[in-house]
Amino acid sequence: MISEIRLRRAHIDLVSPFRTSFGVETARDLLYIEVHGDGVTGWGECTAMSEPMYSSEYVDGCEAVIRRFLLPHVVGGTTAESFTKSVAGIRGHYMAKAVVETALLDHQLRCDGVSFAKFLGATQSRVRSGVSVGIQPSIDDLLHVVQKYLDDGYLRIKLKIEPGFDIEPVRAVRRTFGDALLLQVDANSAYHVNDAAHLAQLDDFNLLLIEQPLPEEQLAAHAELAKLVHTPICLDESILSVEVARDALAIGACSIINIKPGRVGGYLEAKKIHDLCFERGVPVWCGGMLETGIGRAANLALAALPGFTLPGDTSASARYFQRDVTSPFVLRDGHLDVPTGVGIGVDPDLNYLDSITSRRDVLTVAR
Ligand code: SMG
Ligand code: MG
Repeated sequence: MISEIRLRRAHIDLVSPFRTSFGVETARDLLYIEVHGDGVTGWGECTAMSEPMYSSEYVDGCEAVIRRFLLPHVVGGTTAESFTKSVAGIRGHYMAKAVVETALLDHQLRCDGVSFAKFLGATQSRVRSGVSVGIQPSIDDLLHVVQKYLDDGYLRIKLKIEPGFDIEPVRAVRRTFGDALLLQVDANSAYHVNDAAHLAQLDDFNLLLIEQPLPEEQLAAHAELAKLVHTPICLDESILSVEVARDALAIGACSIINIKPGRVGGYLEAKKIHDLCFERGVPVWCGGMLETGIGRAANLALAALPGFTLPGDTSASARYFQRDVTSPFVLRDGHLDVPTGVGIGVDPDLNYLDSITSRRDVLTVAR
């Protein structure tokens, strides 16, 4: 039984600034939910950034929604499944729902002695690791950063692009590191469908995919773009549910999907999207939101499902943080191990976590 929910806010610096087409992240403004009961703690990490630039959600907004609208749905006997059904009438707020659902799921799986990997249906014990490379001040800087990640052993490189930093950086990376490099790009909605001819220049570089070239709402424009560009279109921000995934595939808006549990309301919905895509032979891969070890552990379990045929943005702890809040995830042979312990399979270092915590509130749960 659940007896208490705790909400924790914390701050952790990134090892280097991460620049995308919408802004620069230098730290993670963190929100964790802890579900306590029967001597067991379940953990969830919110994937929202501090500002609503990646999507409409942001971490203070998530906290407000969780407090006012989501936690009233949690009582002693609530499960992840019953919570998700119970909050279905609340529109949007996927990242807010996801962190609560994940903490509930972690709590119940720990109580039942089951790992996330087993619960979700993972078929691999380790997953191939890619890395997302931010926009750099110059192409030279970019080549150095990519070289360093390749030296670390990353098996796939994703370059963040934006108008003015796209064709030439990609050309330089392809020329420098060769045709065998698994390479893809992510625009975070920075283009317009009228840029189709410009984006089609990327077809020369044998990319795995172009991720989210156009704004989130523009499924039909993505379908149009997909006819004008040969490189596969992958959607990230647009895919908010299994229904949107089905529609996007039906109209040809994408042929690959980036699955992020936070973006779709949690792991239960993420699994549904995986299952839909697996059934249809549509490749999926696991995205990232600069998670600490708590969020990363659960993502690795998801990334171990059979439909995750492309390397994800699930990188090692050292790519993000000087010190992670759990024991670090370490790259071995370009892979990360899928946790096998109960629940998410990792525990935060509470002394360290407390040292980066700015606020912790106990929220009551109705009986
Ligand atoms: O976790 O390694 C990571 C970040 C991967 O590029 C990444 N995420 O659009 O896919 C994406 C971005 C969203 C977060 S940018 C702050
Ligand atoms: Mg993306």
